[in-house]
Amino acid sequence: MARLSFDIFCRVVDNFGDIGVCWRLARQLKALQPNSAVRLWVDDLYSFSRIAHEINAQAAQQSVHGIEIVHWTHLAPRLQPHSVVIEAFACDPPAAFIDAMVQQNSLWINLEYLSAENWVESCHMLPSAQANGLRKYFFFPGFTTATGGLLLEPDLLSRRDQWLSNTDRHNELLQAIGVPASHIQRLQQGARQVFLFCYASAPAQSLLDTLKQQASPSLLIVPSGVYPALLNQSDDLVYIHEMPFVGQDAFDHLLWSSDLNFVRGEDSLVRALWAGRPLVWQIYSQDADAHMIKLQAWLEQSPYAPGVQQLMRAWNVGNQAELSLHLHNALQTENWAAWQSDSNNWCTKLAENPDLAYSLLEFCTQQQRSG
Ligand code: TRH
Repeated sequence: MARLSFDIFCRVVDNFGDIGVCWRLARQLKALQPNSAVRLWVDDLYSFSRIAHEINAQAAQQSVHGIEIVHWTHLAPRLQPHSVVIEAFACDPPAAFIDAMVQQNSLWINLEYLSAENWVESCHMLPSAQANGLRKYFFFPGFTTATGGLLLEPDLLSRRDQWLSNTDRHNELLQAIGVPASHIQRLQQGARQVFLFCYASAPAQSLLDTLKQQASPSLLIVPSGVYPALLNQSDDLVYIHEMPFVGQDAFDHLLWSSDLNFVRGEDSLVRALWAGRPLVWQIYSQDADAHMIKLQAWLEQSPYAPGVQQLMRAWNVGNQAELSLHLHNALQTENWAAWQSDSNNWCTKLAENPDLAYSLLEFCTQQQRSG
């Protein structure tokens, strides 16, 4: 493929998903073309630094892993656009930058949010006519080959399996996030590791109560600030551990090594899918419950048993009783084994699709060739 250079614009609307996706995309584009420039413009370096500890939250410009990072403020320097400009989630690059893109004849990509809805396939790669003559296209991530796919490093699943084959690494990770040795030992004796990354509206109390009804004990790991109301409720059956935010790589390791992952938004969903283990997804809430349509579309593409699908709906609508019922059922031996194998199979199947960074690079290369 011809070498392309990239600008990625990221506005942190809320939480960590916007920068989480953009940072992974920047790193993957750089890995695909190590000798090409990748520049990431981001308006909130503090949020960025919480999920990538190597980021200096005070620096107007910095280079990390070979990627140039620019703090996107009104004081940002005027720089020449690269051959491809990706605006993440319709975040609107500055007008002066767009004028410079016209001079450079840059290709303009609007990278959209992830959705499993059918209409995505027909909108993926559609042009968006621009009065200034720039070539602009919509690019949709997705779960089928008719979309741009999901972000996946080519060697991720083999790195995952290698990491998991060494139990010392798992123990070191738990130590690093402050899990007491006695609880690490309980995991070695068969306790279940559950990771909880959710929004405040989730029926997490019901999750905890249900875990406490199970025969085997659990270690429930909750990132700092995510669900403070649970933290003082540890007992012999469930030990609740509040962990500090870790970098994205360690975040992946936590997902790989947990028996059950509760994830939210966009990026942690995709990363939990690559763990190939049971997950419960809380979708980012939208007006007029539009998110429930998206959740349903995703469930319909999934291989999950009806009980697991009911569990996910209950988690998303905040129904404590239904959540408890379906989670309890899903944790029983046969259902649990089916959920584990469905998760692993779906991971393998999704990994066969072209990944998002590669698809994007291929699409941009074709567009550049055709002028
Ligand atoms: O933080 P989120 O809720 O982000 C959301 C969603 O992306 C949503 O779709 C979007 O519309 C909204 O933002 C504006 O969830 P998400 O997408 O899972 O992003 C979390 C990121 O934080 C992900 O990249 C993983 C990372 N992370 C770490 O790297 N370390 C950590 O310790 C934690 C807790 C998260």
